[in-house]
Amino acid sequence: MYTLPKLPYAFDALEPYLDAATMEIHHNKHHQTYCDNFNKVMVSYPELAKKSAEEILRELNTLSVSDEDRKKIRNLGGGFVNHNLFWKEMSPANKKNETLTAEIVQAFGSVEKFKELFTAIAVGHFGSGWAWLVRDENNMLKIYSLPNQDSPLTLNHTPLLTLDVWEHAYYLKYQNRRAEFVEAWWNVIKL
Ligand code: MN3
Repeated sequence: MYTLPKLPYAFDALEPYLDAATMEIHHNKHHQTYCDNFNKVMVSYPELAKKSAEEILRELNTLSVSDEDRKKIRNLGGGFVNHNLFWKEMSPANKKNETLTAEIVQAFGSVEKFKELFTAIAVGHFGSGWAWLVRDENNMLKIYSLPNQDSPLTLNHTPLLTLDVWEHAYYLKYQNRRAEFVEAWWNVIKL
């Protein structure tokens, strides 16, 4: 079955931008719960469960499952996969990705302009969801937000960078100030 990867750094490694208490609850409670509940759905589909969670989300619309379970897989499998990328991209061990940076400059004019556009999408997203930088089916970089735990994989896009704007991602430290959280988050992303 699917297992929650250990956070690849200490809970306080992203201080002061992302506080240790939020990181611990977010990883050990929220993310763990997505993983556990995703497994509970997939237990009914042992053949499907041989695939990676990413593959399942890519094939979401054509999976032979009930509509009710498709919705659960979208929410729970999405929650499982989205957070995996989120923890990885913020690792203090990451090096600047020169290739991606060059591509961002080509697509958006400059890294600063890209950050401005991405920030506006993240701050402006209504309700719970995620802001995304993706490579679309034509190999073009795109920025958008998706509601809830929807994954770009289901749109046949490749996720490159993402930001969780659910309140659980920032409420303890930033309360209702999402814009401050987004601003702080850029400090843990190497571009
Ligand atoms: Mn979250």
